[in-house]
Amino acid sequence: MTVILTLEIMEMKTFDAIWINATLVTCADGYGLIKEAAIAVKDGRIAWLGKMSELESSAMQLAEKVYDVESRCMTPGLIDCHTHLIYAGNRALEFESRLKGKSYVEIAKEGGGIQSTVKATREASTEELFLQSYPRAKACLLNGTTTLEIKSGYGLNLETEKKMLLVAKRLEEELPLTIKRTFLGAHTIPIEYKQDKDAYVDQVCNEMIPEMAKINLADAVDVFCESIAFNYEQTERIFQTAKQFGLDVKCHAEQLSYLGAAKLASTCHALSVDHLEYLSLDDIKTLKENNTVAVLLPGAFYFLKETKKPPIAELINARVPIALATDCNPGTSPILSLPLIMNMACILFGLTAEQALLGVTKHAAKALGLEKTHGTLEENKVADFVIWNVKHPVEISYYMGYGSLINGVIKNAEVVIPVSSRGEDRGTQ
Ligand code: DI6
Ligand code: FE
Repeated sequence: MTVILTLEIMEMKTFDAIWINATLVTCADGYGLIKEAAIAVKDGRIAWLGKMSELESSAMQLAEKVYDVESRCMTPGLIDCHTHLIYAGNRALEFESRLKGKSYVEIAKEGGGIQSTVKATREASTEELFLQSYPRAKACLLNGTTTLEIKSGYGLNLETEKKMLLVAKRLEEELPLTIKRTFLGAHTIPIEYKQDKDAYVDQVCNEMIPEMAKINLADAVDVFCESIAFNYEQTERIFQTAKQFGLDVKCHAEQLSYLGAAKLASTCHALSVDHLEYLSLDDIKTLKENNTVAVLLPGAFYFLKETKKPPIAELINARVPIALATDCNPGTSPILSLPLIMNMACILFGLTAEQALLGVTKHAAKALGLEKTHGTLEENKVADFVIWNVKHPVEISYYMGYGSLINGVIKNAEVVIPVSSRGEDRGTQ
């Protein structure tokens, strides 16, 4: 992307900036390709887009800044709708144990797995947690993500759950990212409640959710409904409490076994149901009826060497919107790149490259309740977009390990990559 003009003329221009000679991939209806196109922004929003030939006068007359995209593809900013990006430490040694034959569930039952990340996260100060999480959030941005969801869930007590979501808030203040915060106090049972799981659910419902709602720290509540975590009844109770406090719900459902969680969550009007490897075909109807987004997480499927795939063809046939996300977490998906996840979704789950792109744009926006403002290139939407060093959008899913395919990232109408001069760089661990 080259800036070809910055005029300092006193008269008011129609647009703040315009990108010309673009191949727009609007994602509004399929790829929604518009070739030889331009896109213009005003006050942080998309003010106009269309064929260059339809511009009323020259780009230079219309906008303060003109960028020549030189036929590259421009997509909406990518949206990662399911991450556990804030945590302390890592689980590389657990990865080695798994390579030597131990299963994820065995490790969890022995008190490793999530519990070891809980211990490290409780012990970390807010500053340490921020400094460890910042490079991950920045890596998301460098991979084209402009909006992401971050869950708590490695605290499992009020103090640490709050600490995690406060770090999420600070990441949003310090990086050009929109961040949705999800309270996942029901990620697993903390060891101090092992003998009385319902007492922990009482804690989640009577203290944690009310506090999160009161201080406005969470947008939604998530539950890991699974044999190693929370059962159906506990999940239902947590969802009802979340609703009472005006919070959206979402669910880790049918990841390792079938418990009926997706149907339950969908009936509670969840924004999304996530994972779904063991989803029952009978429950797909409910997702469709309630307009629930199915979020697939091929990174966790790959990393756990899972063999049971979600019922993708059936979800597509039923026209359930499918989103994709990294599930970035230290145990089952140490992944930050949505383009890599798109490739995995194509190869492992049989999505087309077009379905994969919609999964990280239009449908991911819906999974976060942001479909009115984000996820497609349309007039009045927030001006978040990515300029790719590719001529056709299929290339975003096609290449692996070519280095970044990104030429530029625009967040709220500002060019944030390439970065001109941003002062202090906290990008190393
Ligand atoms: N499902 C997952 O894949 C992650 N959480 C969840 O509920 C794993 C979290 C971890 O192992 O740390
Ligand atoms: Fe997850």
